Amino acid sequence: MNDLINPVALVDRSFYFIIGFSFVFLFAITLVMIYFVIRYRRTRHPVPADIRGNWLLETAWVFIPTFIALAMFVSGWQAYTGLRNVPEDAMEIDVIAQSFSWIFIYANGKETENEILVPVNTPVKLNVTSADVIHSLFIPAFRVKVDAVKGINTYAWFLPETIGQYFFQCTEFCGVGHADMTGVVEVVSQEEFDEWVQEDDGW
Ligand SMILES: [Cu+2]
Repeated sequence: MNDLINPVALVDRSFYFIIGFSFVFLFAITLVMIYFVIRYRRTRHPVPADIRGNWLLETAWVFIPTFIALAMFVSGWQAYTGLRNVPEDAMEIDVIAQSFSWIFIYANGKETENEILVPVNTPVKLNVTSADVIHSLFIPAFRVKVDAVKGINTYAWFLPETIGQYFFQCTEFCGVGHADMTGVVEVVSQEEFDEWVQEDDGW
């Protein structure tokens, strides 16, 4: 185990924070609006109140929303920096998107297609590019989504903490075979990985 912060938790926290606030305000504003429409309708309340110069009200409606928006930004920024700062000991895998499959190349030259094996609890850095049109690598379980563009080398990283299979999919419509650009990240034990990565099984 290591004491890395998995960006998955940061992304989720940011997501729930923003969607939570959105729901609270959706209901709060709708309820207040309905109440005001009834309570202050013209027949019952013909002369509107003049609230100009109410500094307390004006200060509140400037600072409270500003504070909420900044809190959303900070939460999102922490998630974003978590996704962009790759741990130094990450295992690197080159990823080449092509119409219509994903090629993965390990440090020792081993190549796979539409499938990667990674050892559990080891951070993995994916160096992503494309051989032709724009594709996009989406691994929902690891909150990874990165465009693959010819001529541009970009990256993503993830920390697989649980042994299992995690599916991925191309999420940039790239042609007739787009829907077939799926695959699996297989998270296995370190021993199983070490054995597998040495094998020359003619991929
Ligand atoms: Cu694609």
